[in-house]
This record gives sequence, structure tokens and C-alpha cells, in this order.
Amino acid sequence: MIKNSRRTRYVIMAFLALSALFGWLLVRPYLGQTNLKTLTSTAGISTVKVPPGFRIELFASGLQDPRFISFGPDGALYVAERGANRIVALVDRNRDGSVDQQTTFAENLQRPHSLAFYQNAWFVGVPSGIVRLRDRDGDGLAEERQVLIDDYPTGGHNTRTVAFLPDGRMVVSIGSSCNVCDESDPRRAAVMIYDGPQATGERVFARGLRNAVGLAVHPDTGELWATNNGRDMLGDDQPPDDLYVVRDGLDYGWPRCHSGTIEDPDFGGPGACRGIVKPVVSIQAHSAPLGLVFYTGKSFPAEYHGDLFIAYHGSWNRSVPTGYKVVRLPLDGSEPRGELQDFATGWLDKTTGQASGRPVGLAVGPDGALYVSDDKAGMIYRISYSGA
Ligand SMILES: [Ca+2]
Ligand SMILES: [Ca+2]
Repeated sequence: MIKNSRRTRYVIMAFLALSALFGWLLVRPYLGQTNLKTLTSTAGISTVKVPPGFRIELFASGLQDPRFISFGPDGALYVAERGANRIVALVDRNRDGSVDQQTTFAENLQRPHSLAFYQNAWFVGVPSGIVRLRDRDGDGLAEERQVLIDDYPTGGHNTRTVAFLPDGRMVVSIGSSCNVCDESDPRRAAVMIYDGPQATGERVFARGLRNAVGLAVHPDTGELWATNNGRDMLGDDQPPDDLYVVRDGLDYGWPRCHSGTIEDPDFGGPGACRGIVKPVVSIQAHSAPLGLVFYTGKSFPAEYHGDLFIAYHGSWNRSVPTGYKVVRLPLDGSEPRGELQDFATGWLDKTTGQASGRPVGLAVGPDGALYVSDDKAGMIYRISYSGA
């Protein structure tokens, strides 16, 4: 009797162990993928307004400090998930406007902020330099990792934004170490340039850019455009943040001159703005313009084609908060055709001064929609046009 019950117990235990093993084998391939559908909530976008005919929906949520975003040739949206020290790839398999597959492309990266795809590899900006990642066998995971640059000065503004010019030269923007000061390292408050994706031939491309977080190449002219965050502690409205075309060898003024015309009270003086580049447009001070993207899609109305979108992260030190929105600059080629205008607003509650989200990165999808990352809400939004 005792013997029989012991045998039964062994059989049950063996059965349970085998079941657990088979269950694990069945589930294992899916463990790297999260079904985000179950995590999504529309709470963060219920207050956001877009122009008539457009709609905004939640593409992804539950991300940790998502910064810049970029579509890969595989159609996945790659995200520099800074708070998780990784790059994730998001795929909308059933094309319903929200993610249903998330895979980790690369992890154990030190606070990645930017990423750019060039010649079959991703180039990622981290505070200390640039890392090159490549998925050699096409399984969605980067097994090849090369630290291209690892000697950038850290501290102060610590985002490093990487981009490629049409001729294959690599550029990286590096912000200042301080609000306003004389830098000892010429790589600070500058855009650096390299001969190509191997990061050789480092030199300063443009200087005097306090914190040019956003870089984008104009699709027709090949010019490098940048958003620049102006200095603080000169009041609510001075100096502006700016949008620039960044050209080789030019000086954009910081710390002596702001926005092409404003002499700094501490570092400026007569003649401080002589020879300093003027912005394409000036932006309300403390808006904190970050990501920018030229609209190269087809699904928005024709008047939007070739226009520029800019994400304003929003102010941290202004008496009345500003920013927290996505704006549009209508362009004819590279000439503004009008003023900056609001495109997506409502992350800032103007009565309480509280923000529900902070736009950071922008990307135009293969579907022509505009994708917006939000590092406060941990979300990515999709803005599409369906007709008025
Ligand atoms: Ca989907
Ligand atoms: Ca791989």
C-alpha cells in the first residue's frame, strides 16, 4: 500500500516535471517578444490634438525613456530605449497601427540616445561615443558589436546624435559641458565629422552649437539641419532655441552670441556676433526642440510633402511652461514657406502646468505616418492621415 502510493507520487512528479519542460520549450521562442497590445492604454493621448483629417494613436507603450527612433530596411521601428540601455525593434505585423512584436536588437549599451542606419549596420550614440551594431545572420539580433569611438568627453549635455551625410561621411553632435562657458575640449558644443562609417579623420565640422540634439539631412539638398537648445538663465524668452543649416567650418556663436544676433551678457561684447550664422527660424526660448524629420511620405496631404516636423521636449526652467508639442515648418525646398505652426499639441495642461508627455524623436514610416517618441510617458505615437 505504502509502496504503491510512493510509486504514484513518483509518477505524478515525473509527469509534472516533463510537463514543465515541454511548456518551457513551447513558450521559450516567444519570451523575447512582448505582446504590447495588452499593455497599451489611450490615457496618454486622449488630450492630444492633431489637425482635421489626422488621427493620433498609441503605437507602443511601456518603454523606458525612449529617445530617438528610426525605421530600418526591414520595416521595423528601432528605438534607442535609453532607460533600458538597449535598442528595441518594434513591428506592427497586422498593420493595425499598434505594435504586436517587440524584440531586443542589442542590450547592455550605456544610455543610448540616437541611432542611424548605414551600410547594413546601426550606429548608436552613447555618452562616451559611437557603437556600431550589425545583425549578420538576419535573426533580428545584433551579434556584431564594434565600439567605434569611446573617448568623448562626458558630463554636462550627454546626448550624442549620429547621422550620415549623402556622401557617407558620419557626423555626431556633442553638446556643451555647461549652460554657458568657455570649453577646453573643441569637441564640445560642436558637430564632429568623420571620413566614413569607420570613424576615421575626426575633426570639428561646425562649432558654437550649444546643444544640437536633433540632426537631419535634407532629402533633396543633402544639407545637414539641426535643432539647437539655447542657453538658460536669461529669462523666459531669451535667447531663442534655433533651427539651423549646419555647414562645414562655420561658427554658430555659443557662448559669445546667440541666435546669430544676441550678444551674450557674460561672454559676448561688441562684435561677438560678427560672422556668426543666422538660424533658418528661431523657436520660443526653452521649447527644447529635439528630433526633427523631413516629411518624405506620401500619405499626408500634398501641402505637407517636403515640410519639416520638430519635436519640442518642453521647458524645465520657464515660469510658464512651454513646448511639449510637435510643430510643422512648411518648406519650399529648403526655404520656409510660412511660420512654425502647431501640429500635435495637448501634452501640456496649461491650467496646471503639468505635462502628460514629452515628445523627443520623430520618424516617417514606410506607411507615410509620423511616429513620435515620448520619454516621459514611455510611449510612441503614430499620427496618420485618413482624409478630412
Ligand atoms: Ca498591430
Ligand atoms: Ca543576428
